[in-house]
Amino acid sequence: MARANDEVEALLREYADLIRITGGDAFKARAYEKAARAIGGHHEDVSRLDDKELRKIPDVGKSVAAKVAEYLRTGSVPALEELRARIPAGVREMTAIPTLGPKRAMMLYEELHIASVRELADAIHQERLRGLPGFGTRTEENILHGIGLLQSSAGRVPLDVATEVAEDVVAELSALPGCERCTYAGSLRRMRETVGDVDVLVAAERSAPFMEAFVRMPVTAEVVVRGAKKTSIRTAKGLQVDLRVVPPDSWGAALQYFTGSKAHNIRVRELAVHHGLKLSEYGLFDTATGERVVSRTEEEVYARLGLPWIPPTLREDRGEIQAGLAGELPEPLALRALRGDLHTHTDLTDGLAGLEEMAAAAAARGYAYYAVTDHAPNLYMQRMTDAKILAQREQVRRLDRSHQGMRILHGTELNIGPDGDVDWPDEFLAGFDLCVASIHSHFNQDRDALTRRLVRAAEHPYVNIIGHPTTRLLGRRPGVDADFDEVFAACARTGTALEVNAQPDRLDLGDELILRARRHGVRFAVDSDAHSTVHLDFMRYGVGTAQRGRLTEDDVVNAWPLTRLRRFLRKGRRTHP
Ligand code: DGT
Ligand code: CA
Ligand code: CA
Ligand code: ZN
Repeated sequence: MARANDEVEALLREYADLIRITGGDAFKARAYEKAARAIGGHHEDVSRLDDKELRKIPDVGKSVAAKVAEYLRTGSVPALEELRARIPAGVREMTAIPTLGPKRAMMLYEELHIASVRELADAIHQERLRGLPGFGTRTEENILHGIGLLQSSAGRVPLDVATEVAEDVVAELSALPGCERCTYAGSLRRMRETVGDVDVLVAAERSAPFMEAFVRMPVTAEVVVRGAKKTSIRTAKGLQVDLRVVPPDSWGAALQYFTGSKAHNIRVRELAVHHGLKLSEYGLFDTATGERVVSRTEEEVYARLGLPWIPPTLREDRGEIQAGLAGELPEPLALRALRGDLHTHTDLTDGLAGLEEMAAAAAARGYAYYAVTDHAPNLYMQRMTDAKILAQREQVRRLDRSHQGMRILHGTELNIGPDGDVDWPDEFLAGFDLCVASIHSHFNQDRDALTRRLVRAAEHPYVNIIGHPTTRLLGRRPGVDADFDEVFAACARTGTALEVNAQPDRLDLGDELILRARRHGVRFAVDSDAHSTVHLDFMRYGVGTAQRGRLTEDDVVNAWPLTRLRRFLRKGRRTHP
């Protein structure tokens, strides 16, 4: 099942947003937001906790615990429903425009009675926002851009949300009698950064029992269409799931077909035609005789066309067919190939778990090494000090090797300032095993300034990894505008790795930029950026993204043995005498 914790987190976040939108107490909104984070990152399933146990979770006070308990018991929270009712749905949609924000959305509703995204776009074109305090032509352009972002992500869900739903469905259907094979296909199997709908495939002789079970599953909120071959449902959150039941002997052809992408399939079909064959979801057929040649496994289908099995993450018609024919398909990075995580946080800054707890969870994943990289002082709200980070270093050294021999590296996540400078002087930075450096503010600088800023960070002798390089938040914030080819060249020249941040709302770098960076000969670090023990599992999404960018073990520094990694981390550093 999708974790109750995630559901409660979303609920509390919405409550915090609504408090803000309605001009409520900012302190209260902040408290609900902190509680949301704490519950989302909590390791125990909250639906199994009673009121007293709930209150033991950090940042969860009496009134939050009461609301959570109420929600878990009854499925709704009256205080939240009341706020929901006060704001038209269209206005709430407006508050989601990344470049507008809740406050101004509410102001437009109150001043101009604009009550939907559509009306807002019209109002801008009719220049009705002119004259409102704080709304210039630049703001208008920004808002229109934000509307575009909102619409392009509309209806698509993050990879982790789709994965959880798909895994629930697959687990339930797999347990039914007569189920020979069951898995998910489509964009989710290809691990695209967002997913339009989930496509589940079952191989069985009879389809009816599966369709019957599917429409009765707890995730099913609404049945869209029901048929013998295909049934579609929607979850409570509006995610569509398509189930197709196919005869066991056409499993391979069906899986290949419904995995896509469409562009990849078109190429594969062209190749089939070239061989005098015809490919469909039922199999590969001889065009002349109509006889079925192969269909049981994907491997057989590809092999008959002279291809190796192509990993789903590569099926985007980006040259994978040509590479496969030439025997030059890369061996994609595997999750189990990663030997460590190089960007993680603890409760010393904005993480939820202590160092020891994080280290234990990392060691349980089988990592050989693990870096703790809490935020540096220039991110003021994190209140980092020299004394705190040095005390942490002692703790790191004490815990080193104490969890199944795992080495713990002491690092930090520096802030790349507006001019490309970072926290702390070189002498102090020399004490860290590694430094990640990321942009956390001033996202709107012009292209030249941002390019210079990132290049300077890469040239810094103590910066080893550029964290979440574009700073995008999927569906919420566009990446910064920089000449990334110049940045990538600087990283390659200086021995600075680029991060593939595995947080599902970041996936930054994304596949397209990874492909571009790779051409410059850059190295990469695939990191969870975990702020809690459960976030360590995000690594799978980073690996999927890395595969889509064609990264192999050799490209990724945290797939290397520690000695090789340490050599890389020395970069331009001169050890101080
Ligand atoms: P999504 O759902 O928008 O994230 O993307 P996909 O790739 O999962 O697309 P979807 O769900 O429409 O279809 C799943 C796969 O099934 C798709 O990648 C290729 C295959 N497929 C579905 N319908 C067609 C079709 O009409 N023609 C072709 N060639 N392939 C199709
Ligand atoms: Ca799909
Ligand atoms: Ca579909
Ligand atoms: Zn971080």
